[in-house]
Amino acid sequence: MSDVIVAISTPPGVGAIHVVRLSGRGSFLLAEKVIKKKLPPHGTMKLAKIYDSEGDVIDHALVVAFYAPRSYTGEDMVEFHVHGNPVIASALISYLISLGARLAEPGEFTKRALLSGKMTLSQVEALHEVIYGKNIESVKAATRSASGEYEKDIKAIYDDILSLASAMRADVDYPEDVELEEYGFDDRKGDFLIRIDSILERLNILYKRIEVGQKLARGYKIVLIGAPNVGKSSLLNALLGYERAIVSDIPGTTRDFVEAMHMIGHVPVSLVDVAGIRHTTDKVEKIGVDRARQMASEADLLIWVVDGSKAATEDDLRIWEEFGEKIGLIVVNKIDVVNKVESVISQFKSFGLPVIGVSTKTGQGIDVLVEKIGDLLSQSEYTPLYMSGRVMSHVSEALKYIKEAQELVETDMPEIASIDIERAANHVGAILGRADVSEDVLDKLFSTFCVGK
Ligand SMILES: Nc1nc2c(ncn2[C@@H]2O[C@H](COP(=O)(O)OP(=O)(O)OP(=O)(O)O)[C@@H](O)[C@H]2O)c(=O)[nH]1
Ligand SMILES: [Mg+2]
Repeated sequence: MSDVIVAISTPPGVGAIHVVRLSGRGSFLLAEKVIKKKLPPHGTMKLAKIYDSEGDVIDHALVVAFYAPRSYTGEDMVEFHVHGNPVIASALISYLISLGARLAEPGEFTKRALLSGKMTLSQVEALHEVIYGKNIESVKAATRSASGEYEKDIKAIYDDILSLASAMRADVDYPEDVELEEYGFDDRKGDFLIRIDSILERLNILYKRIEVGQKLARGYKIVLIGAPNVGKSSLLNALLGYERAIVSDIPGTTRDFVEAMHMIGHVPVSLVDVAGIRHTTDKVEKIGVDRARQMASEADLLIWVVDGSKAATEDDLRIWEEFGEKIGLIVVNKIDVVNKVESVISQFKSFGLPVIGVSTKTGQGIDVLVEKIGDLLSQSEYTPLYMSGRVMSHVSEALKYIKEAQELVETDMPEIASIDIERAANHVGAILGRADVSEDVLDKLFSTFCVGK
């Protein structure tokens, strides 16, 4: 693999500096031809003249060398921090190519890091989010994963699953060796179940952490439900700060759902306004109400909006009956036309959920609501960890098999349970890159990286 690759690692265009990267065995030789002197010691920078193929000085730049295996790719690497004129970087790259380097493919530096064992596939996937993540919380979660912080924990789970698998195999294959007579399966069963419990608990925590990480990357879905005309669309607009949804005094105005991305603090959210939920014979409105139900079922936070200017209606109560378990917050709207705001609010407090009074008309209470939503979203006790969908499905498969194994051990079927435990081990192993990853998966992943990374 070790031909020398070169690429510009900074975005194209004019800037203060450009970084040109070189990696592979022979990089140092080529770099020393370009600067016509020895490279500095590992990891230190040196100011050097940069020559082109005609022997002319094209720039004075900082040069840094990383000695294998202490580099990003695990190979000898050199970085040239040249002035940010694209013609300089391009002349330098042309010269390096004429000396024997070749232009790197997108993501090829990282691919080399993966192939040389400097990074695992999960770290590479997380790195993608570090570069492309759209908000700082998601980037923090991805940075945690890209640094491999989680690997120790996953490795420990993996080792425990493997040792449980081998203990169960021994039990199944050589029951006589485990002195079945004096020490029956019932005794070992207890031990197996304790070990399964501990694995399940740790896999569950891992799953929750990844779930929060994914939410941060993709956005939490917040759905505003309520009876017609209570002001859901007005609330969507008030939260967004612009007129996104149609508002009118005709109940049943919103038919199809209206979705908009927004930031609440550092957290990305997808705000969804839906049709008012009521019984209707109107064909189109009915479809809208069905969609509202679907959206409500997918919500990470379901907000129930009610009209504070009137007592809870029958439609309101039906909504509570249907969605009460899922609702996380009650918003009492139109408090600008309510005389005794406190008494209306305390009426809704009897539902046992936080209640915020607002007026989308005057803006009153909107900031309190935003703060409350932020609190509710950041309530997770799990430190977010960004991992790809691939990793998440491996964790979920592993969980499924371990749970199955738990039931099988409980019902005295260790033979089949041991097969499940081995399947779980394969899934956890795949997260650590201990299973074969196809070229297709790698090609697809690296094609989404930029050149020079
Ligand atoms: N006084 C007052 N009127 C409001 C407030 N919020 C909304 N309204 C009015 O209530 C009516 C309904 O508002 P919408 O936002 O369309 O209500 P909706 O819940 O989306 O209604 P549907 O789409 O029919 O389900 C409109 O006439 C709004 O101007 C408020 O805070 N105070
Ligand atoms: Mg509406």
